[in-house]
Amino acid sequence: MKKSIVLLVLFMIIGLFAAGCGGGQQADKSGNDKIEKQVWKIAHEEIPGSVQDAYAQKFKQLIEKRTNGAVQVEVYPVGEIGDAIQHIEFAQSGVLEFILTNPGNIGTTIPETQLFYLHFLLPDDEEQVREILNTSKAIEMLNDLHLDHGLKVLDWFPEGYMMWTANKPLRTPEDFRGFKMRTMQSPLIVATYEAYGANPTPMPYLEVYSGLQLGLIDGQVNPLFAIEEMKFYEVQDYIMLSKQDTFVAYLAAGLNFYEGLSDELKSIVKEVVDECNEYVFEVQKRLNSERLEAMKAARPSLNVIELTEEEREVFRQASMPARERFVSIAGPRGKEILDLLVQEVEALR
Ligand code: 6CS
Repeated sequence: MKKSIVLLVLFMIIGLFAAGCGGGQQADKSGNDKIEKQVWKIAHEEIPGSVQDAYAQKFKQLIEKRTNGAVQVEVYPVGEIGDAIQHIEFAQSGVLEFILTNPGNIGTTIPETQLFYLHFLLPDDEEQVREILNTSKAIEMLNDLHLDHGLKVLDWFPEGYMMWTANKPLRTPEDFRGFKMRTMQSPLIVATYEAYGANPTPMPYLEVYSGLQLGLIDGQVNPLFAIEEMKFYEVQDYIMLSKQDTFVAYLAAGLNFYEGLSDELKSIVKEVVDECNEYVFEVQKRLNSERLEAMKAARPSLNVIELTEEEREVFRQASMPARERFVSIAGPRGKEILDLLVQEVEALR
């Protein structure tokens, strides 16, 4: 039996046992509500020390503190309980209570979520990106769609601008002709790079380093903190500060688990999530800036190219066919969500 299936069965048994123990409260001798002892598992799709790991560790620390240790939180980085696609299934089935994931992972189930991968859609200013993620009605529509798939979305946050790496400068769409660009597994991300004439190559995150080393792919795209911690800069000569999109992630709970929580636990989760949202915004800002400097220091021959506004404008125009592709993938409801998000972004400018 595959290791992931054994793990799934094991965690389902633990999950059922935990569900049987209840997610709520009982009264103590003085009649006050007492939170029952329980364990919550949160998995994320990055490695220890990453932005998602910082979120998960903060979540653990605050939940354990606010519940006086009644709730213990276990954090599982990518690979420890399956991969990011399996995390979604595990949250839906109650094996995991919480997941930190990105919209691409659910893109084939809820195609509308892929709109975050459209280039030049979210604002260039990261404070404005954060404001949109925290207030958007379009995003509330996405959250509602998740309910139909057994997930309660609790928080959205940015992890930094997506930057290209390559062994040559990428300054114009022509530079992408035939370029084997590693992407995450989302049909829309593929379409965004096809719009530049690239040859997008979906590949799991943990295989990107060796893919670059072996020449299976020519380049990849990720925030600076990830380019540093995954060591992509060791096997790429150029980093383009291109900022065509932002890596957006979200926290979701399994819907059945979440609905079974007492009101008190739900409100503790809400308070903790609000704190994590503020915390992680600062963490990603710091990590992205510190780690760019760390990469330059570790590899002085690394070329860092900041695209000019004129160069970005050429990419912006070349990226527009991907919006039509989004509408064909996500249908009329996707179009409605996209139009609303565009209006919300415009209103901030
Ligand atoms: O490129 C990826 O696949 C991944 N990038 C980040 C920054 N987080 C997780 C994701 O799987």
